[in-house]
Amino acid sequence: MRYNTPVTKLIMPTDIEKASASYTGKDIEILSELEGVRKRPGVYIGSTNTTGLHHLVWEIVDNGVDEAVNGFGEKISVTLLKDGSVQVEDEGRGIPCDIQPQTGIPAIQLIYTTLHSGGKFSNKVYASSAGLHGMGATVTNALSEWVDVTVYRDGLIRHIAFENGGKLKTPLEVIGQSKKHGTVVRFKPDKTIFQSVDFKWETIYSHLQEEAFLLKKVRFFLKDERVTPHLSHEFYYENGLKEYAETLTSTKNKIGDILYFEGKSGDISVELAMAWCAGDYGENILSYANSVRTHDGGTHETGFKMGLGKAINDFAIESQLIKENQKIDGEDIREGLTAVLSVKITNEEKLQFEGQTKGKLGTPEALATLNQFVSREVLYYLREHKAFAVDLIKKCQAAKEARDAARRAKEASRSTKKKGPELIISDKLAPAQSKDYEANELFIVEGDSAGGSAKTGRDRIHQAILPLRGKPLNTESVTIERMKENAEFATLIQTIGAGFGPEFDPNKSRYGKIIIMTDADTDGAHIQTLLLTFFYKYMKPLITRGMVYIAQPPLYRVYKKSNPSNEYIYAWSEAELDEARKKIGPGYGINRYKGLGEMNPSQLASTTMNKKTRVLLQVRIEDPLVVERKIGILMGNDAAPRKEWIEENVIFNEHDSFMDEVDR
Ligand code: 28G
Repeated sequence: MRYNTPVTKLIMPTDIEKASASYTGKDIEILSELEGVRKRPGVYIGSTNTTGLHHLVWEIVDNGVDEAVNGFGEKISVTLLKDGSVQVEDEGRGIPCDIQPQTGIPAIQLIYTTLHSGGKFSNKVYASSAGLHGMGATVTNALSEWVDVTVYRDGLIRHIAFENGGKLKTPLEVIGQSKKHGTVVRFKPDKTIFQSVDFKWETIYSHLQEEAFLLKKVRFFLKDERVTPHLSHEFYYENGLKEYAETLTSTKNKIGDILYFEGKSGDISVELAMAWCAGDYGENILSYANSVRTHDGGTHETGFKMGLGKAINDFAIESQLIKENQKIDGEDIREGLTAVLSVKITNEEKLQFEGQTKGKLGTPEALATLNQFVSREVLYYLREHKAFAVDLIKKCQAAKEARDAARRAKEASRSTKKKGPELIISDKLAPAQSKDYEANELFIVEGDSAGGSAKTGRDRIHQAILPLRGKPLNTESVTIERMKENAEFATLIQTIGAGFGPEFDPNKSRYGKIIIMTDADTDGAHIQTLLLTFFYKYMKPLITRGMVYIAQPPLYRVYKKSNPSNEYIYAWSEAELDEARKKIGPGYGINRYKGLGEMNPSQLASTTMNKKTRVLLQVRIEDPLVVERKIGILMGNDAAPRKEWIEENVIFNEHDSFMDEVDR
């Protein structure tokens, strides 16, 4: 189970007593464990939204991946079926089916119904929550309508089935003979648990692609049989992280080639791929420990940064490009760097995750190991690629000069005390009255007419409106100078008041929430993406801190024909529309909103802007692969796939993988 469950939840000190309990005792215990998962799904899968739903798939896929990591099976397939179920197949040894003497229950049944059938008496559970076997399958089972498992092992085919949150439906039985080996699991998520049971091609695609990058030479298949014609995709990366870094930088202007290093020291194996891109700001480091993404870095990332700094400075000094006392800062070295770092720690006792969300590697050894490994490998690389090395060092020095110049300019402007920033803010902005920046909200609104309605309908104390005319500039493919000359973005930067690029400071933002409000059509989607591209490139912390939102205007208004202005319900989806029709009863009418402009100020305010009644999507960047693919397709020069992609994937009022989590 790779989901970082709080460690305390995994500690079950009474296990030893329970293991010797009677058979019926065991039955009761199993039921209560499955019930525990159903009662508090969030503890095990984080949430019951789309993200949580997909965790059910990851849990099962991870079990197959663990078999492949151990050297059993080179292929894992995931199929989305028409009935809403998912099938996962591996070519490993097959889940053990032997009967456990203590309980009289087959191992496979325990694996699917107990939370600790893996290393039951080992201290593994205390070490970390990652890489534990046996828990994920139970979580998926507990949260499913039904689960079917078929095992190919010992020349036999065996089958076991569960229903209604993990209750045994068909006991383990031999159903045939076969020379194959492996496991096939099919399950259907429980619609009474999840807000939506609609699996997303895009989400599973990115996850399998990420797994394939991290586990080179293992094949992953994805097939969607819900659509005609069926969709399918194979992921296979001979060179792992090297191809990961290539994919992440495919739309960018790389300086030199991808640097790729691999090695092992003691318990820790390291894989690293990186490249610098011209025109990119800041650093973009993705790190993993035992295939778990470490969002908050940790010792491996720190060691990597130290090693990289040492290698570049050592090379610059030995080549007489700089003097001993002119060392380049880490920040300047990592300007425009994209890096993917994966460490695997075989000794599970040494694998420690820290922090609130367990997104930080704590293993002390990883720091020294990475520092040594990276400084040595990168130094050798630079010596062997002198032309590249010289270009790179020039780039670092340019970054340093730009930073120094920006600092000087700032100090100068501070000393020539301005009259206050309010004066230079665009007259297009309808500002908020409050000075409580945290509570203030900036609405960026598509079109002057909707902008006008929003100005009239807003909460003047805390809500500011900035109307946008037409499509914003595509900042992905222009220089920072062009961006600054663009009136729309210049206004936006002034309005937010926290700088941009490397100088951007989210603490200075005059708004706690930045809300993009567009029509629910393809143009609106394009505007959202162009704005998000700008924020991602020049104000990334706004996005990583979850300060950027997409407003969700309703799609329908259902009203009573006999009393249309007093009896009505807004609907944001087909399902809500159905419900509203029922509630209003006979004699209903439906307004379908195509744009913000079709609502009057008070309707716009109550449906889309009012804190108590609106629906907002928080923009989150959890998956850099999705971001890169979207930006690549939306921003690329090739118009055909772009149009196709928007039509297929930009579905409004659905959580899309760029956005998540409803906040009312
Ligand atoms: C198709 C989708 C999901 C799996 C296996 C294979 C073994 C296994 C799974 O063992 C119990 C606990 C720790 C060893 C292990 C088979 C050893 C020998 C396995 C899957 C026993 C679990 N033979 N394949 N679990 N372990 N595939 N695919 O779930 O000590 S789960």
